[in-house]
Amino acid sequence: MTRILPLLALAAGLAPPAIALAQDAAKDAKEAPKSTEPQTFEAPIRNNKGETIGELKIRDGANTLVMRVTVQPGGLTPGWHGMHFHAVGDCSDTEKFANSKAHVNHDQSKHGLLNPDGPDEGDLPNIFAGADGSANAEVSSETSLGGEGGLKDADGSALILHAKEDDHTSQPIGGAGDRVACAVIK
Ligand SMILES: [Cu+2]
Repeated sequence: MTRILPLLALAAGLAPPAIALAQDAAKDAKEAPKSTEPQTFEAPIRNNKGETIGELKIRDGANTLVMRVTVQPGGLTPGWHGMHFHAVGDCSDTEKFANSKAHVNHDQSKHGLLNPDGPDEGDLPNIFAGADGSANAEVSSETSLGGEGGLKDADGSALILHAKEDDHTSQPIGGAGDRVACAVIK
């Protein structure tokens, strides 16, 4: 100990008591947010007729948001569907869901999880609906629920499911086509 401690002190340029303090501070900074319970949010997912076809459940932790999307049988056409966070929490125009505007995107990034100039903040993996039209998915995103520019900002945001799959590269929405389902996040 008599040898090791002075060596550590030298390496850090600090006396032993100061090292202990610095370690405590680093520990606090690292662990404090993790003791906070994740922020949660739930909302129904509605189709172009305004019918509820499923549910969106979000848990937002200190560093990552985890979202579960559940669609009941008959809710979607079988196959892959693009899924994004759109900028405005408005699903009232059920025919097209155009009120939800474009993707959440505060820094003019290009669309696409596979785009070298992307992704934008609204980009998410595709969701797969089975032969019966039901789907279950859990995905993560670095876009947060709260805070400035978060999903629950002044005008909220919307989870949109598209008619076709997102190729994760082409502009503006990866060829995902029409908006077939929407959930308000506010
Ligand atoms: Cu979209």
